[in-house]
Amino acid sequence: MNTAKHASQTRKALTRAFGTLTLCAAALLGAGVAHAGGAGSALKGAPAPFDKGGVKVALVNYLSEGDFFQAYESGAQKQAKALGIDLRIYEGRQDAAQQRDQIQQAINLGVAAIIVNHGLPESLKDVVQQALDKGIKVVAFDVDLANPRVPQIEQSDHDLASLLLQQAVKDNGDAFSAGYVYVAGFAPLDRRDAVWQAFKKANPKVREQARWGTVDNPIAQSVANQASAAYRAHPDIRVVIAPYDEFARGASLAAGEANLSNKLRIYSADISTADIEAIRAPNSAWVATAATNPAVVGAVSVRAAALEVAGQPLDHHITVKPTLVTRDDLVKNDIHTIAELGAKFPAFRVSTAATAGWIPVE
Ligand code: SR1
Repeated sequence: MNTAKHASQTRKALTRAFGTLTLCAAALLGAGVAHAGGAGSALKGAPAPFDKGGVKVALVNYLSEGDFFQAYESGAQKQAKALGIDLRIYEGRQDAAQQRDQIQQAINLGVAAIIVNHGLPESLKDVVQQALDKGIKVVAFDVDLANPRVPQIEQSDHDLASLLLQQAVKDNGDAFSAGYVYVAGFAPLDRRDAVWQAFKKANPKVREQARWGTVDNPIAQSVANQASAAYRAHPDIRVVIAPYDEFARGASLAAGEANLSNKLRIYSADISTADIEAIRAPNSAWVATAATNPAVVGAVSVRAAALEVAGQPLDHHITVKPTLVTRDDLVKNDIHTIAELGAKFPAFRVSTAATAGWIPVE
């Protein structure tokens, strides 16, 4: 989806939001809710209500497609299982109205907590307030709900963007023509964009020659189509800043198709086993990424929700720190998978964020 489409979707969502539409439970079940995690079993030695089991938590996604969000979900499921949480996952289809309806459904289901994963703040704030008013705890990943009662989880997007830009300067110097892949309106991309804007001011010989970006599915292919046009129009582009792995995959695909892999260097965010293979591929233009393990971020989100439900201390801002991974790191250490990456970089195995003695860390 391009920026205009994103904005138009916000408008549509808001129109629906204030209407009187109530979807029936069957329709919502058809809209993609899944049970995951444990069957709600009791956790010995845990505070209430985890000592009795049966704690329902909803994970309400805005985006579900792609490696990052699949790994995020699987990390959330694993952590939920370890905590005996009955996790209900609502699939995201980049539909703000549907995400609102799903939060409403979770409220009606009587969940103890809701994890909101991405989304459009304007269409979520009031329904999240309804949940809070009913005593339901809410934590948010990568969507700023601007509510002091909603802890915010992020990957430290400032650090993430800084790491990849430092590597770009290390490899290319501080004077180069760049392509930039960006879609406004997503909290992590906006935070990374702020770093890119400051970087360009501090490095006036870095020229942003072209900008493109879309989150239309399949994202990588849609970005590749745009990137091909940008490479043709701006043959002087040498560096591509693509701070989302789906963007980088598209930029890399287009570089390969245009026989530009030896001329371009692509810097990204995020990592998955498929990304590792793409970065390692002979002559790949994709040379570095700054990333967390999304499964770890999913686990942190569930732990944060559990701490809120147990009434235990939790920071308002919870960050999972990213690590820079270069192709050299992968090749020298013979790393082919996320599991192998975890063996080399402990930050990819586990995070100390949102932990407590009674919580088994997954
Ligand atoms: C469209 S937003 C995509 C980003 O969300 C998560 O923060 C991932 O890091 C991904 O880059």
